[in-house]
Parts: sequence; structure tokens; C-alpha cells
Amino acid sequence: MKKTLITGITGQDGSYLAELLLSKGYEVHGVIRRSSSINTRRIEHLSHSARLDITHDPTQVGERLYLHVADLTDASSLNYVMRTVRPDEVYHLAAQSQVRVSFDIPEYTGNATALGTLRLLDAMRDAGLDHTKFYQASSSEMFGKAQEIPQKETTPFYPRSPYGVAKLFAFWTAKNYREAYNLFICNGILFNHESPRRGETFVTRKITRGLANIIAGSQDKIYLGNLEAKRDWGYAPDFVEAMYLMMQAQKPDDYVIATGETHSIREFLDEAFGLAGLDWKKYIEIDNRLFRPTEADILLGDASKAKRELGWEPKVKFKELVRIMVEADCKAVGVTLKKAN
Ligand code: NDP
Ligand code: GDR
Repeated sequence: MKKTLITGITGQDGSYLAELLLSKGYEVHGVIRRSSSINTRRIEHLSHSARLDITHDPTQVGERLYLHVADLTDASSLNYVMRTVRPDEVYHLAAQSQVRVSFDIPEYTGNATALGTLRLLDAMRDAGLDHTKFYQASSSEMFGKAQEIPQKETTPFYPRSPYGVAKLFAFWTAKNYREAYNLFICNGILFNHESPRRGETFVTRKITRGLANIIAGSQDKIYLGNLEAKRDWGYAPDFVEAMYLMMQAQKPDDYVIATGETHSIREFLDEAFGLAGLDWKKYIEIDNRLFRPTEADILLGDASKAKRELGWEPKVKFKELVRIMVEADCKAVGVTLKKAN
């Protein structure tokens, strides 16, 4: 049975990827970090025991599912987990992943998102895992101030946030370790992908959750920043499939993963509030604090290399994505879209 290690298993992507790999028969080991409140809600449905006493030694919480405590900022904890699990595949998804927040905590973002990747790669090498495959969660934020539209694997990078800079360090570290030590390391350059499990402070989820609360009567306004930025939004379950396919390829490489459509925040609002028959302009307030000092104005990906070489294509596009998210958030607060019409 193949063993996989997922860092960031408690996040949006980690939870979908754990589902996918369990369904393919893998033994899945997830890294979680110490938190003052329980942070495993996205993987609870995969667990048969709600054990809270997790240590760095494997704690079994589900059929073929194990958790380990470690932290990206603590090299010895990563070394210990790597030596103990000895995985066949590593999916490195953990990061301080909030772009706006990276301006507030740049040093921590660099430590976790950039150096954390280096620490994990070194832990893999130190454990002598020469045949272990490694996936690095790279990001379209590395394109930042886009040098061409659409962006593809050959587009020059121009990050616009401490997060983007940290991801660029991690990208090049992954690529250098591939070339220097002849390791199977892939960079997935993923454009934004969303789902009902998206963190509540990212703009799509903030809107769909806010809309559901507005319909339920428990929230009056949603406070947002820049409505003009454009993003290429895909569906997270489609995107974790792409990660898996990269790791099954003959040779390690870097791939852009995107839908090939871009939409502004305004268009997202039109679509989401339109589903409820509401005019978003009555409910949105602009809060200047939510603007970023530097912004990625337009991100649009060209995933033709992934289509050609991996056979990957997105199944869910913009309109369906918005509907999935709005319906899920409405269901969570016990309202239906029909009720609002
Ligand atoms: P999330 O923010 O949902 O999840 C991040 C994960 O990292 C969580 O499990 C979090 O743990 C964990 N984590 C954060 N800091 C540490 C730390 N110091 N030590 C150990 N674990 C830590 O991200 P997504 O699932 O959306 O994204 C997955 C990865 O892909 C990230 O690296 C992100 O930067 C990258 N990415 C995401 C894209 C997207 O659109 N979603 C696009 C391109 C790249 P906890 O639950 O405790 O907070
Ligand atoms: P992003 O996603 O920065 O692209 O990073 P986010 O949803 O945070 O922002 C998208 C765009 O929306 C604008 N915006 C707001 N954003 C947030 N979060 N909150 C607001 O109130 C708001 N108002 C407007 C932003 O300015 C921006 O232009 C995500 C993360 O998942 C990264 O980890 C990942 O690497 C990239 O996607 C690809």
C-alpha cells in the first residue's frame, strides 16, 4: 500500500486531496499543527475517532488515515515526521496562505511559506528518501503584476505580496532540488480555486457566506476591498485531481492549472446575488483597510500544457462554482435561494 504525507491536511485542498487519495487506496498521513481550538473540522467526516491527543508519532483517526503534530517553522518536527512515515509521495500544501494577511505578518509568512518548504525538502533528503515524490503548492500569485495575458509556465514572475515572494522562493527551491539532487519534484502553479470548504476570509466564501446570512436575516452588510481585480476561479476538487496527475506523470515538471476564464469581484457579486434575486449594491460596503498595498490586477491562466501532457481539464467553471458555493452556504444556515426570490 502506498503511503502519502499531506502537509496542510486541515485546509481546503488538503481535505479534498485526503478524500481522493483514500479513495485510491493510499495510506494517508496528515500533518496538523497545535492550535488552541480544534482545527480538524474539514476532515472530521474521514475520521472514525475524534482523538485530540495527537503527537508527532502517528495517531490513527480513520481507516488508513493518520495524523501527526508538526509545524512548518519547526525543522526537527518535520524531520521526525518524515523519518517516521517514510512516505512514497509528499503533497506540501501547508502555508500561511492569506495574501492580505501576508502584508501584516511578512516575516512569519516568509518563515512558514518559504523556509517551511526548504525545511520539508531537507527533511526528505536527510531521511534518505531519494525515491519519494514531492508536490509543491505553487501559486498564480507568483505572476502578480502579470507580464502577459494569459499566464503560462514560461511567463516571467512578478510577485506583488510577501506571500507571492515567499511562494516564489519555495518554487525555485523545489526546482533547484529537483535539478541538483535528481528528485521527483513537481510545482503545480495553481490559479484560485474555491469550494464550500474555502476559508471564510477569502473573497468568494466571504461573499457566499455573507449572502446566505443576509437571506437568513443575521447579517446586514458585507465589507469588501477592491472589486475590480480579476481572478481565474476554479473548483478545488478539480484542482486536487491535477495535483495527483502531476505526481503520476513519467517525469517531474511544472504545470499551470487554471480554468482559462477570468472574472472580477463585481462579476462574482452579480452572479451570487443574482441567484437570490437581490441587488448586491444594497448590501456591500467598501472598507479601505481591505485593499492591498500592491495588487495582482488580472490573473488568467493557460492550462494547455496540463491538458496536453496530463489529460487534465476543469469540469466546473465560474457560474456553476458560484451556484455550488451559494447553495452550500444557504443550506448551512437553513435557508433556500427560492425563499429570497
Ligand atoms: P488553506 O489556508 O485552506 O490551508 C492551509 C493549511 O496550512 C492548513 O491546513 C493550515 O493549518 C496549514 N498551516 C498553516 N501554517 C502552518 C504551519 N506553520 N505549520 C503547519 N501547517 C500550517 O489553504 P488551501 O487549502 O486553500 O491551499 C493549499 C496550498 O495551496 C497553500 O499552500 C496555498 O498557499 C496554495 N495555493 C492555494 C490556492 C487556492 O486558490 N486555494 C491557489 C494556489 C496555491 P490550520 O488548519 O491549522 O490553519
Ligand atoms: P487571492 O484570494 O489573494 O487571489 O489569493 P482572495 O480571495 O483573498 O482575494 C481575491 C481578490 O479579491 C479582492 N478582495 C478581497 N479579498 C479578500 N480576501 N477579502 C475582501 O474583503 C476582498 N475584497 C476584495 C482582493 O483584493 C483580491 O484581488 C488566493 C489564496 O488562496 C492564495 O493562497 C492563492 O495562492 C491565490 O489565491 C492563487
